[in-house]
Amino acid sequence: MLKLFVAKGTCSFASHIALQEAGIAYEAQRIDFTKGEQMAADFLAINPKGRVPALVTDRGVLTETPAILAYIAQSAPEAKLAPVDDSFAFGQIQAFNSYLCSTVHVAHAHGRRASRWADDQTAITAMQAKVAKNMGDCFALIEKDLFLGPWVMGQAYSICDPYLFAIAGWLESDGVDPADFPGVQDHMKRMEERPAVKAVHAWYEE
Ligand SMILES: N[C@@H](CCC(=O)N[C@@H](CS)C(=O)NCC(=O)O)C(=O)O
Repeated sequence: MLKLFVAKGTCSFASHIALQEAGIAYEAQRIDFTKGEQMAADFLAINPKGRVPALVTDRGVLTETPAILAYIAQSAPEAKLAPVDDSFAFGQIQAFNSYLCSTVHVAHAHGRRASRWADDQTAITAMQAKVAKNMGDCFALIEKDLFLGPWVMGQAYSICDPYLFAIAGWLESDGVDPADFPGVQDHMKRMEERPAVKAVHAWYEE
């Protein structure tokens, strides 16, 4: 059975929701960042990057959210979480998810994890001060150019949707008002109504 390592409030939320949507048998295991469990030896043996998500499969461990999401979609084609037989359409899915992973997530990380890029407190403070502007710019681009609506890729729900949902959930704490992006805000409300999202929320409450 697949095993997904997750932490509350993180990008692992996307993979967790996708597994739930896919109807694949899996178990989730929580990593507690407040206890530094992501750097504990037993977790580093699974993911030497010390990050979540990490998906343990019968062929090895997958990391990186876009890769995990694509694996989930391809493993459960009947759930129709991505157009796996259409190279261009699948490329569009990968392009959107790669943007979230390599640009938007990194813009967010400059707030809480600025010490990855600098030791000097002045530099750290300067990076943190840019988070709201950079996240706002990213979401302005998503709203105007990337988000087709009602779902990210248009009429079909896909693995882009839980990923956008997970990252949009950081906007307020990054100093950005989600109301500035009505399409994204409406998307967040509709995501909250999905049984898979409710199930993952409920799992965290257990
Ligand atoms: N590029 C990776 C990023 C994974 C990542 O940075 N995860 C964060 C949570 S959102 C994490 O595990 N942080 C732990 C730490 O920095 O110590 C992905 O998209 O999966």
